Amino acid sequence: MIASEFSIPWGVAVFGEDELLITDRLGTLYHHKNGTTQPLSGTPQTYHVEFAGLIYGGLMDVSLHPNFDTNRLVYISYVGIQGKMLVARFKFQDDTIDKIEIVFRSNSFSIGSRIEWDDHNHFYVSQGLGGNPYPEPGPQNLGNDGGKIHRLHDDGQIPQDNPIFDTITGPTSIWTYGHRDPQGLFFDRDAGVLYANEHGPLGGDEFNIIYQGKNYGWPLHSYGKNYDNSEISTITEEEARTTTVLPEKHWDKNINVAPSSLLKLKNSNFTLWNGSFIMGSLPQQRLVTYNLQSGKTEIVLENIGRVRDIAQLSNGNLIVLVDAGSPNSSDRGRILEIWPKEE
Ligand SMILES: [Ca+2]
Repeated sequence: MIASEFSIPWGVAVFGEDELLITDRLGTLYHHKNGTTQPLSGTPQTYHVEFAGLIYGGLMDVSLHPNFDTNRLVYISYVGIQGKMLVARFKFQDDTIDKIEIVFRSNSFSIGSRIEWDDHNHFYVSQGLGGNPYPEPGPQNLGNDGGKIHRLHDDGQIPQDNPIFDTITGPTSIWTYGHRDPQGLFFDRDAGVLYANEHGPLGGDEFNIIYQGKNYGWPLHSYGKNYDNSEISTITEEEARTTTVLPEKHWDKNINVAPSSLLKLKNSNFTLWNGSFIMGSLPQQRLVTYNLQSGKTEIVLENIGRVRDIAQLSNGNLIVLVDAGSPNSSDRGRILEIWPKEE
């Protein structure tokens, strides 16, 4: 264990030898360096709601600009005091936050979010809208920023080559729509492909390849069911195949992943996992790998806790963020470093 002063650690960014920036959903950004963890002051105020003992909204992801080493720019996604999701960036130097700018203003709340970068200094940000107890149509509504993956220039401008949808006159921030709650985004620089996973309701967790401008189906079609066991889909799989993008892989109730975070391992110390995607699983408290070539899903570590985010350190070990479930829990959220067993 590296640190345990958290409630719901949500996102982690790694830089240098072993420095970390860690978000806690309740609104604090931490800097971990040389074995100590300090809260940073000057971050924007956040807003969260509590429902059935769990927290939604608040401070979510943290991500470094691809040129962070020279420009020191850090990006965070969060729900602001107006109750809507924002992405802010700031300069981070000598434990000080400076020049905060809002680079994305969404028009709705978010229950989960990740930030990821392509190789042209665009960032993607996902915004989850969920749907409980019944699907809500927001993800299909291009006027609602929730249930979408957005794509923006690093300064927040909308790229001119973003999709232009029928109902909208010019390019918007929306890259793809029809998502439920995408909490893992990974851009594979070798392949130039963006991947995302998302939470289904009861079953129906998905792994998707993200294609510009496409509809990912929620809540028109899902392999999962509503929490009261009623059907979600109003269309058949064959109909969904012609009008939406079906997931590359979906998991049913037998291996409910409830995925948070997504990372494709390369040159990690876990040689058997390299080339596979690794994900955390929330209620099942596992680490799960998925190999796109073989199609195989494997539970590689059990009983680790409610995994929120995973990152790779420069030494090849992995960092795993584990949350305490509820802020009222006597447990603490923790950061773990894991490495392979000696053979
Ligand atoms: Ca889908």
